[in-house]
Amino acid sequence: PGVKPGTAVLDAAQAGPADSGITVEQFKQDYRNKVERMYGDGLERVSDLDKYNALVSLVRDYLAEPWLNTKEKYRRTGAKQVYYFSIEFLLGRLLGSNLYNLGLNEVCQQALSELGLDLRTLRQVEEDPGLGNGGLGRLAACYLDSMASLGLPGHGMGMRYRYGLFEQRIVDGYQREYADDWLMDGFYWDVRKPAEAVEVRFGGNVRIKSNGKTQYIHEGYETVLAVPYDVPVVGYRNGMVNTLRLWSAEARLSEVVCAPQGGSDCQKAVEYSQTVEELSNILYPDDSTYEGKALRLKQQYFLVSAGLQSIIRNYRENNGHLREFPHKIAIHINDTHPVLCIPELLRILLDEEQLTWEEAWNITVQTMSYTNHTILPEALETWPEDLFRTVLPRLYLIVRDINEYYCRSLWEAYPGDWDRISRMAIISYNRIHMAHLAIVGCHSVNGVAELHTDILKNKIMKEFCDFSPAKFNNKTNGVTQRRWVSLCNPALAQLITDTIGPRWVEHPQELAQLERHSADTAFQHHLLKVKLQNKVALAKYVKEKHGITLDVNSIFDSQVKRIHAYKRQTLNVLHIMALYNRLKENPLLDIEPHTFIFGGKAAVNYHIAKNTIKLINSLADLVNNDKSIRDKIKVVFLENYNVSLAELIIPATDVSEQIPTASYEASGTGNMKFMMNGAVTIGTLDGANIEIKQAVGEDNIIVFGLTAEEVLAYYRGGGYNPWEVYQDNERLRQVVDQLINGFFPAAGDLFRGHFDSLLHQGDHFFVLKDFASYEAAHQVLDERYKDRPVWLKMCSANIAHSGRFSSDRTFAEYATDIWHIRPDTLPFSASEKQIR
Ligand code: GL2
Repeated sequence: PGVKPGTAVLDAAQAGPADSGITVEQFKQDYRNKVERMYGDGLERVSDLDKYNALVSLVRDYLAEPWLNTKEKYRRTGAKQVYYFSIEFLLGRLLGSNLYNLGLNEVCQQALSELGLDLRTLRQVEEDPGLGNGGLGRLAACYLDSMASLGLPGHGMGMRYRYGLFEQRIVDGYQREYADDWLMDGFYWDVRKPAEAVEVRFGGNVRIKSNGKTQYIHEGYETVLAVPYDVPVVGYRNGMVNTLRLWSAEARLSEVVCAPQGGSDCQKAVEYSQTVEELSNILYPDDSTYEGKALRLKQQYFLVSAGLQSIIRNYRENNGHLREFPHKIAIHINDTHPVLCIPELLRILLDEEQLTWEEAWNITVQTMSYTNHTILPEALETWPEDLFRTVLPRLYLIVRDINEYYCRSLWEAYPGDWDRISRMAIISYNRIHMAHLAIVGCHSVNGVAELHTDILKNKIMKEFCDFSPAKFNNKTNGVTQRRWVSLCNPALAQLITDTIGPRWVEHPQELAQLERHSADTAFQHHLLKVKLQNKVALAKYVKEKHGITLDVNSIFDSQVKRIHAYKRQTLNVLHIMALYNRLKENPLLDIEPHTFIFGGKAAVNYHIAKNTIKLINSLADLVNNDKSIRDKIKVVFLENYNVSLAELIIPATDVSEQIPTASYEASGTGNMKFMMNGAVTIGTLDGANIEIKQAVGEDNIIVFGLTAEEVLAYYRGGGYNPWEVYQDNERLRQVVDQLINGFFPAAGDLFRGHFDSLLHQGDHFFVLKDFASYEAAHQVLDERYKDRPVWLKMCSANIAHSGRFSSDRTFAEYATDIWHIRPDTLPFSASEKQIR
């Protein structure tokens, strides 16, 4: 406790194209003034938190002008704006990335150092914003960086959660969840905009008034005030600052009359405000109860309604005519959570703007696009019809109309095919299917990797694709090289820049030039040095935080991601157990020393995943304390995995574990970050792993296991028989038995759930089935590692071919194919790429 993941130092030589125009002297002066004005005290007497806050405030001053200019230019040029609606934005710390993108990093570092301060220490003060959960949220954050850096007029629309998902602590090997009070010391990057607050309405009923034209009057509703907080999103050295708008729920208590001396009315008012604020308290409220479900639905509507109202208000203020709306505005729906954008835009266009149904529908479909991020059935949201009707009575009527309109067109295409129509309907068996609503109400539906899109088109959404094939397309995910190389691995960034020049930061495809150097001894030597330096930094953190000593000369093998059965942390564990058994049998076994690193949160109610964490920690206890294996293997579970911790782990990793059951991981994005940092992937042919293999070639990645086609074929045939595999493989049998036979001394029956799911419940995720090929793949990996020049060539090839996994590439594709924003209509010319 108390130890936070640190941050890397950027090197001065990483200067990019445009300079900030601010000198070290001026920075020092501005910073001193800022501290004094904010705290009425001298720099020498304020705390680190104060110093951090003052620094953020100063950086905000510096970016105010480009922010304002960006908004003015958008207004002046009338450029088409994209709004990316997402329930999560996993931003990570912002001080480092904002300084870097503003081109102020070196100046700031130098200025602080002359003042006797260390930028790294101050960056470490920042809490990770608790605005997301996993890959989907981090992807949204990468996209914000790319949109601004590409000069695209694209903004985020999200929620300002009072508390993050949870803070994970490991107590006695178990995950314990603590409140993630990330806002406790304030969040200095956002600006509260109370004057731009809007009202969102829930409940009540709808009266239909008909005098020539039918009117829908929504009455008896409850109003919640949505207050926006704007976070600047700084583009990389291009003078662009876009906006991430985060919404917070508040009650309007000023209208409640209090009894004299307080009294019961005031009490009620305070209680009321608490129920209102609950709406933006946490991400993904527990939905196991009716109230919990209602809260989730309300939260989604809150985001959507507030966001759309503010977009339309802004559009109106700039004299936009609604007929032009789809040419000026694109709205992107990130997964199903913001799908209510569709009926809400219709509601505004019908009820408030008095458009006809046809006009409103056409505008809506042309404006909206949707990305699907998973085929897991539990993530394809549906709502009970009566709950939906109670919480959102007007939207319910609209969704019913869309459903009717859609089913009628299905009837024309498939007359008499009731079964198909009920499978494809938006409302069926008293449930509202959000993915169906998304497909119907958007002009574009995309998956996030080629395989995932194929599965959507040919399986999960096949009937929809047959009906409207032109909507479906693929956009393989990407990650920003600015955070995931330049910021988190400055030594590598420096080496790349020294080798091929600095253009790769903006043109990541130029990383391919590294290929020429991959067998070069001097380059390899440097690469090795960089990796070692990053391992030392991670080892230092692990020592301070967990008291475990890591061997920095061992292979760092990492699996860091949410804990989930399909991601198969258990397969990794079984393999480590087998390796440990081999070492016990033969202490002289010639293997490379290994450090197996795990990290990730398990959902609060996901019991078997929480037990997997205990399993990993039990294995760590056993292995790390067994002197007889002479430190040949170590296992560590790093607590509270988040963006900052990822920034420390990824650059230090040699082997990237990407081992889901094929067909389940829509894309994966961690795989891309590891690759960019020169780790070699051991993975299944799933999600973006397949495209990584295509990019690096099969010599530079180790693949194993069933293919998606094979997995799906097994499911069609009713599964497979894990007993046969278990009987046939002695080493596997031994480790499976060890789950329950006292091998983990204090565990008792704790891991029987794992044992049963593998042997008695059909091993749904093919852990046993893939075990032998996973073990063989690890052996290949070790062989390659032993031949250091071969290994380093593999690492270099991974970096060299990672350019296509930049979110800059992905976003250019979204812009061109989906939102129809052409780069030549972008609002900035090259000469304007200055912040001052
Ligand atoms: C996910 C997918 O599981 C993951 O494979 C994908 O890379 C990301 C981003 O597209 O989206 N879907 C999802 O709900 N989460 C993901 O990480 N949390």
